[in-house]
Amino acid sequence: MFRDETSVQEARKLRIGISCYPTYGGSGIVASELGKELSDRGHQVHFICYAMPMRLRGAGSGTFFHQVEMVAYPLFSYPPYSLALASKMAEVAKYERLEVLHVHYAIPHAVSAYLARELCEEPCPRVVTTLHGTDITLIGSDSSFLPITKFSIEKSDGVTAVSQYLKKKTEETIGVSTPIEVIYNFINTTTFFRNSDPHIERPAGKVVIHISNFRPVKRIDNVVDVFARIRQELKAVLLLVGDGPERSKAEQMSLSLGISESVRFLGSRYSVRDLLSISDLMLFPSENESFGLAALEAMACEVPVVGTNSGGLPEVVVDGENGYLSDIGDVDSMAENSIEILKDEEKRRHLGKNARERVVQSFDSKNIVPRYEEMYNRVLNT
Ligand code: GMT
Repeated sequence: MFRDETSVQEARKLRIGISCYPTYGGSGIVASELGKELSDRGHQVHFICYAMPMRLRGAGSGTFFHQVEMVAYPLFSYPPYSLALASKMAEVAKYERLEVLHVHYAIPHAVSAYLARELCEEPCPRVVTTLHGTDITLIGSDSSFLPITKFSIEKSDGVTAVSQYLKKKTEETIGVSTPIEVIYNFINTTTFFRNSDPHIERPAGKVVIHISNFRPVKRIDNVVDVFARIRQELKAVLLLVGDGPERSKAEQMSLSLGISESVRFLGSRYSVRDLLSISDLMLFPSENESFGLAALEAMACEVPVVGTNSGGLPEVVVDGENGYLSDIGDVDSMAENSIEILKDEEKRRHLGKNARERVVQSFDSKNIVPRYEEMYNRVLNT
């Protein structure tokens, strides 16, 4: 009987609003992919952001985009984005009769959603907040933001975190009383796989890849250091995908270490699947990674990951099974593990196959997206 009830609930088609940062960051990618998956499952999905999220291209007809316009006024040295977003959320919620507002990243989206819900007349949309990482570990835990982060989480009707690590961290550092459900990042493994015909010329030698927003937390200097050690042992190329504040530091390091011929800066890319499909290894030495979506994408393309045993990464990469994890900053250990993998093609393939299998088993969108649907139905029924 319980099973029947669940399937009836799952069949209910909802009108959902989603707000996220529309750039290349992991939270925006998860939000966009979730929106596409939900619309493929028959829900109506309305994105409310300051720009069209990058990964929303190619979304189906059940996906809509509402741009948050900023009012230019000389008095505003800092335009009030949070208020503009709240107003837009309330407007879209009313017109489109949204049942759920699902916000990604607590600050400011959960605060704006709280305001929007207050502005709406009954029936107001329920607010679901997904915590992604730096909203808690960097911004939320800053003493000036902590009270409003706590408030926005506690006022949400449902809260999810992308790893057990992040759930625990939120409970400990923000001290929230609201139950937090862990819903991992996901990948549609039918469309995201190692492409045997990627239409990208594979450079000579082994291909090592790193994908991120080049912020200090990613420890790009460790990426370059590890690669320099790899380069001493074998012929290889490092593909650096993404852009951000640490890029010029990485350029400087590559020049001073004399490896710039082998280090290619590719900038931000709309699609990384084909680049991953020509790669042999991903380096992911983050200081604090709540989940590590880029590592999951690599694993889906049979690329083993060499990274750190920090944050939520050990919930994704299993040391010795589909990659290797070392202590933060231990470039010797990361280099040793990388060289071992790159020198042994059979081992590399074996780790890569295991990685793909783990993604299919534990992180496939067909298993994860229903968890969000269940959460929406739960908050609507309370
Ligand atoms: O990695 C980033 O700095 C971007 C950041 C974001 O908020 O967009 O990514 C966070 O969310 C992703 C999706 O849930 C996670 O996979 C990343 O691990 C997380 N980043 C950090 O915790 C540093």
